[in-house]
Amino acid sequence: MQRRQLFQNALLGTATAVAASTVGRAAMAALPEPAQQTSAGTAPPLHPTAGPGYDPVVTLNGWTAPSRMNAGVKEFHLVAEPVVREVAPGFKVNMWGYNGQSPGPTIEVVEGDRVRLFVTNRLPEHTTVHWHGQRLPNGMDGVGGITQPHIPPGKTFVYEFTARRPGTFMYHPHADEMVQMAMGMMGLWITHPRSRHPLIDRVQRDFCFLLSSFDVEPGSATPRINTMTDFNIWTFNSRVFPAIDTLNVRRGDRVRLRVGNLTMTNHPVHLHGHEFEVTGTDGGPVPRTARWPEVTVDVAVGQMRQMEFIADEEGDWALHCHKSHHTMGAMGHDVPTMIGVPQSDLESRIRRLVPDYMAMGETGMAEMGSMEMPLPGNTHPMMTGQGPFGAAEMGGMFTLLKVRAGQAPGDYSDPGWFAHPPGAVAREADAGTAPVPASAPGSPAADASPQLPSVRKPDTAEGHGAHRH
Ligand SMILES: [Cu+2]
Repeated sequence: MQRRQLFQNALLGTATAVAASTVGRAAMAALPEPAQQTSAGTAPPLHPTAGPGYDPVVTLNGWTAPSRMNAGVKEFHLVAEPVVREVAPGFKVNMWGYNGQSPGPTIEVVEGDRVRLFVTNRLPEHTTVHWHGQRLPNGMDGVGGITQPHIPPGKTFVYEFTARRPGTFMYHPHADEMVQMAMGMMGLWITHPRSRHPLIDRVQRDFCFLLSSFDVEPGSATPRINTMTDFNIWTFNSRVFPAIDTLNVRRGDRVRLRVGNLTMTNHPVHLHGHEFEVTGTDGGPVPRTARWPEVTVDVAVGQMRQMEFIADEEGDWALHCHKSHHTMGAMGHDVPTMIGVPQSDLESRIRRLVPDYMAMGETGMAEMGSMEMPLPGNTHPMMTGQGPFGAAEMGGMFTLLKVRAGQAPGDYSDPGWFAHPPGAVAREADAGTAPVPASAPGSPAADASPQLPSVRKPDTAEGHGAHRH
């Protein structure tokens, strides 16, 4: 810790001197102060104070970088550096990120803006920043060794280009990529349309987050950087359920979700209770005639998907990756299947050797959601989170869309758990009224069940249109 502090202080002390040699004299006249974020909470949207207006995004468990105008150019200052990210309360991971967090701050600009981005490298190795999806001069594309020299530790480079098309983009290094992305270096970039765009609707709520994954051995705090596919921490913006903030909206709001994938596998992102359309990708807005309703969209590696819907159903609706091992924490991996294997005798025998041993999984793994299992320090449980009806049995890429009619104007704070109308929650069936389970027609059981409802076969004589009345 002390060594790292010394190293960082040394870099801080020399940053100005070395930066002057790599950044143009005019641009260096006053480098914008790099903003720092210490919180892993969701910062309120950053409304524009000058230039054309826009509806800012909400970065889930993240924030938007402040900018400043300098002679008509919008300036940002990113600092690539080691950070400690609180992935969940009690679970902190040593990552690399930007300006104090992983992911880095969201960059929000307006179509046509001239943008200047200073990038200071406080990592122990070189880096670059690639502006994924942007139209820009080739030399600003950030591919280390190909379009630019790498940014050495301690140096500040400057990128400058015009944000030519509106849309949802991201940024990440194109230098020692496997390591730097495995350590959490990434961020979002939103370019808002300058004026009304025929394919971009105004929305009341505009959420964005990146899908990222890490391989953190239970009990440790630094991701393994040589992992290729077998990651065990699956996150929205470097957070896991139940530490991912909920998406709070008012009933009737038009809602946009912008999701980018910088993991090493695809994620089918699924929303409960509503149908959405994919209205855009990192390639731009989707023509209206090419949109169709979905409740799940697969976000492949290196893709962005922009989903939109009217939040017209009240409730607490799950929003999650549909790969079930991506809604679990680290302990879910490499557990043997024990369903149907009686373990009571085994448990007592193993406990003579391993006192803490717990037999698990004889009837499934749901017990993991509520049991008090001893975990190594700094480890997120495999399945956790409490809902109003019990254990949620989740742990990774999972959060809730909270739709409320009564949300006060301007208030998008967490409304708490949904108060269901009386009689509108699934419950144990009343044995007196429950029908006997149906058996296949013609079986002896079916013949012996007088209370079975009769099945009306479709009337094949009637035309298709007759059924519509
Ligand atoms: Cu997934």
